[in-house]
Amino acid sequence: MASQHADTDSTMSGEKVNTNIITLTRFLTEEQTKHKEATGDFTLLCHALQFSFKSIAYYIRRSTLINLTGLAGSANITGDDQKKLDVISNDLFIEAMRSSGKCAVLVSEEEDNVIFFNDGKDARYAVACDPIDGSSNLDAGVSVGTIFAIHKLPEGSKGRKEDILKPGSEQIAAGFTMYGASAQLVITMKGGSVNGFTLDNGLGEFILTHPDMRMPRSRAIYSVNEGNSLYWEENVKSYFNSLKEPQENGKPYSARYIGSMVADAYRTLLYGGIFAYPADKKSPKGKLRILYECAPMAMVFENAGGQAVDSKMTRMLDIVPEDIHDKAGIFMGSYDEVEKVKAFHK
Ligand code: AHM
Ligand code: MG
Repeated sequence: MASQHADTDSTMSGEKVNTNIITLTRFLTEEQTKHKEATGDFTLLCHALQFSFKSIAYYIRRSTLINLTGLAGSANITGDDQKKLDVISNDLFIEAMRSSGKCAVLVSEEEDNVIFFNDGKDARYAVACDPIDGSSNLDAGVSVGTIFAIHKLPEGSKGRKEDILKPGSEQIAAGFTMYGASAQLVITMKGGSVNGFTLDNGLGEFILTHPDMRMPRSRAIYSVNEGNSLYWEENVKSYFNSLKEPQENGKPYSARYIGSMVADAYRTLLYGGIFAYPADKKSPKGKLRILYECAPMAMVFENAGGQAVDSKMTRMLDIVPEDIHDKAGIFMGSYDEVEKVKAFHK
């Protein structure tokens, strides 16, 4: 008993309370001051984004308690059955973007067509999002996430579909929030570093916990839905088979597949390795969507020192989608791991 008290006391007296907390709001404000030409519009758009992430996190946490599990009874454009939370999260996201007054064009996985907001005269941004990625995992309480990409409208444009049908290299910012044991928000700006924030539920704020994220150069972990291997092209089969052979250290790679891209990507970002959803004979264009799944993730991975390519080994950020829901095969991960994939495609 005495020793227990001693432990508690030492923890309490030894624990330093951080009073210099960098919230996402502070981070964005400090970033804004670095850009003399900044109007504050981008910062306001990001405030609206972070509010939608907090609300989605809140509803996901409570879903089992308030009857939000299960199907909504509809399907989206890609043919996926929509879950109740897909629909609610999509509505939350759309409302956050509309009310920000800064978003002119919005593409969502859950919407067949582009949404145009004409009421904001300061609206100079186009946003693409997957409100809940990995929603097949929702009812099991497995991590899911929201993915987002932000483009700036060209001078003079009031918002057209072409303003978002751009290569990922033109995204001005991109990232995702993973709703897991805690909500983790990862954001990067064009040519900038990658920063990770953790939602403190007590404060209701995203706190900078992972500044300047750099991914390991290599790591023997692969993440792919191997159930599709029958349909893979020969070079994809040979590549994954090679990972099961003993490597230089005598051990094969480890397999880790959650089935939520955001969660698999977040782990890959932190631990290193490779995540893939290759195009195959069944889905020649791949499964994952370019605008709001592949391109934003590719920018995060590149800015953290990794790489992302499609099934033809073209840099993901160079791909221009022809339609808002266009798909691509994807291989993304640690720099050297993606080099290995490329070697099997020469
Ligand atoms: P979703 O946006 O409809 O949830 O689909 C995307 C998800 C990704 O999160 C994940 O990587 C992939 O689909 C899993 O697909 P599969 O079940 O075919 O392995
Ligand atoms: Mg989705």
